Amino acid sequence: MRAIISGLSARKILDSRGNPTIEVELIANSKAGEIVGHGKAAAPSGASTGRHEVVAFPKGGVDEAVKEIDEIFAKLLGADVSEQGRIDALLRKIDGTRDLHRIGGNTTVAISMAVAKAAASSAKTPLYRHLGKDGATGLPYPLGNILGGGAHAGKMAPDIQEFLAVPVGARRFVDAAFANTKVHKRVRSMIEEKDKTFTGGKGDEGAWAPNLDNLAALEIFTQACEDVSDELGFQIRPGLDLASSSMYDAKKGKYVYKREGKLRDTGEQIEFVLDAIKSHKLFYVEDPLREDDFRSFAELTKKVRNCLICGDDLFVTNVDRIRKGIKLHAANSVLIKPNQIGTISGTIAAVELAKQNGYTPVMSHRSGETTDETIAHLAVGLGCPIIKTGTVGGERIAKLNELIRIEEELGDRARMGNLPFK
Ligand code: 2PG
Ligand code: MG
Repeated sequence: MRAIISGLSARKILDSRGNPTIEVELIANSKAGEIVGHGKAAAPSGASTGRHEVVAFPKGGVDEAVKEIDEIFAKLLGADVSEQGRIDALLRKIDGTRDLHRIGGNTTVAISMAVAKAAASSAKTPLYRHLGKDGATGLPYPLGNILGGGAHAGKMAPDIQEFLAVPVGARRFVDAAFANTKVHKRVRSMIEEKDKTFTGGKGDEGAWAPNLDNLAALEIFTQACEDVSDELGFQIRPGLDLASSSMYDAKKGKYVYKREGKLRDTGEQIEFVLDAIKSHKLFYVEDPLREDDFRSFAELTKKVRNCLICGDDLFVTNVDRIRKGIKLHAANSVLIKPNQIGTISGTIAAVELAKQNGYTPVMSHRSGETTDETIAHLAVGLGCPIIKTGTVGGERIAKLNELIRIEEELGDRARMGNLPFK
């Protein structure tokens, strides 16, 4: 049955930081004029954005994006929502720029996600199944942000942006999600033991933001992962997102660890990360180096075994950059953020390219989020074995709880995603 775009509207809504973002609603009609599909989607936004991401909003911000929706609608009117690729190409054409700065990558990604949701609803199937068909049965391991600092918290918090727990031993998604919340609680009490003045402060993603340096935070965090692993009887491994581009000072040619009062050149940065991987058996390290340093990424990746080296700002969900990384052996994992590239088709292409080359795709939220749950479906539908979407907080649990529902709906067919190692 055909489902034709017959309505598109946009509004300004709040994100989790209280900043404005865009939400769109799309309606699809049958040929006879009956409503057969509906999709609503909102775009997130980053604080530690990569330099090579698409531009989120046009010059006038969200208000301008909302104003432009009628012009966009006029050009999409009559398109069939099942033709995701064609509609995404049309969105790019309407914008007309490479980095989508005219109408904004957040505008295009919200529309693109709403199109996918309307297509799923018109086919009377959940989005994950619409995308991945009957093969979409793998639940992602949740990468839970437990403790952090950097661009997501105040200045006395650690320089490292995210300390991330990965419950690799969990048999079910629901157990994995609750394991992360246990680590989160445990870390709070460990911080309180160490710092009697801790007020319970959190960063943008609900991770604790204590007055601790990197190594003290790493000690507490990895100990908490071990304690909760013992308690639950399955393994929870530690990971980090260094978000190194936020730390890099191009003039000095060094990584600036403000909280620690240390500067590290590239060689020292690689040593620092290698040491952390070895001494704490890290399972996952994201953006250990700045966003354009493919070669140093490769140097680090060559030296590690059984640790995912994931590129976020390095790849920005962009197939050209991922291809370059693959050629140079820069990493072994790709962070996937739909709004870095602006469309569902661009997101699918990035996941496929990663998978074809043995790079583990990690679906991801942004630090500024809404309660939109689309990425939960994308993770299952596109077969990403890991999702980074926080641990607590309404905008984070929106995705986690959706995955719990998906796991329940899949019943006997549900399984955990395929990790390259554990
Ligand atoms: C990251 C993200 C999400 P931001 O660096 O991976 O955790 O942060 O959305 O601020 O880029
Ligand atoms: Mg990151």
